[in-house]
Amino acid sequence: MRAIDTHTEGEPTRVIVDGWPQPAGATMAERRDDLRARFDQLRCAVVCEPRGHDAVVGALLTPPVHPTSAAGIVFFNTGTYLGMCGHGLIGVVRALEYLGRLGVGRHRFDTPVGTVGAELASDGTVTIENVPARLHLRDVAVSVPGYGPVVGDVAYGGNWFFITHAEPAPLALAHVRELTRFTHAIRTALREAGIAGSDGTEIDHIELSAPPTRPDADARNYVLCSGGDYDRSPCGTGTSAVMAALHARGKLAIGEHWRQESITGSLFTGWLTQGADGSLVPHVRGSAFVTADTTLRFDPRDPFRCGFGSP
Ligand code: PYC
Repeated sequence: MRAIDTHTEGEPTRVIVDGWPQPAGATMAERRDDLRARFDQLRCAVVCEPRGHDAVVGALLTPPVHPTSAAGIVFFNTGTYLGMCGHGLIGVVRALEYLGRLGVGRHRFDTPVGTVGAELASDGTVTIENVPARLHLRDVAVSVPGYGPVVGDVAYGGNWFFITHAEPAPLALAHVRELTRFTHAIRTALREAGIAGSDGTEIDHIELSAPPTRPDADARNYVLCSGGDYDRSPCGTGTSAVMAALHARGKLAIGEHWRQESITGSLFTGWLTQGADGSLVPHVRGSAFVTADTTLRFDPRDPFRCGFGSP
């Protein structure tokens, strides 16, 4: 398989551009389901150890569903498939630019949760236009064994998030193990309490929010992703969910900039616009860089060719 590796504000994306059998389906959701049913071993082979690790997000490119889109994308990680991925989309745009398949300007991409936009600027930054975001539940309390009650919002930004200001340790890389333990415990507690997204979907991303350390940021975050590791970037879908929650609380106006710092110190700048139907459309800007143009090789004699924990 040919893979273009990128990182977006520190978070890796592995874009598969050739060699993966195309999934069947008329919609991207059907294609994702077909990947899950028939090619899940390939997901694990591409992003699980020993080729990948829990922070890697894979992106399989497909032909577009809509004639005006540049491509379809299914994002996945070591645990599952993602509805959307903000840092991943920025990485895909830069990978396609590197391949000479798109240039500066606006482009559309089909994902399992809807068609999204991405604008590549001449300075290499990419601004994504995400699917609509919304606050679903406000100030939900969940009892987390070992930590006590934790209060937060449930919001959607292309994936489902629980967003809390609880901070068992400072949001710093030095405390990442403890933050990871805490957020895993919150995720389990939410599942056991039956607290889910509006469609009953599991809340698989947990976002801790704290004051920023950068003078040019509004907040700093730690985000536990569905792959089980934390986002090195400020998380595009997480930033979208946070902006929707802030807007619902009257703390972020339409068009106002929200500068989201990550636990690694990188930054996304986001803002909301209003769709014709009143929906909140998040825009998130960041930078990505190509780190490798590589061939993934699968030796039939390699017992780990499909990764650890492969189905
Ligand atoms: O940027 O949306 C994002 C994201 C989701 C999981 C990892 N990154």
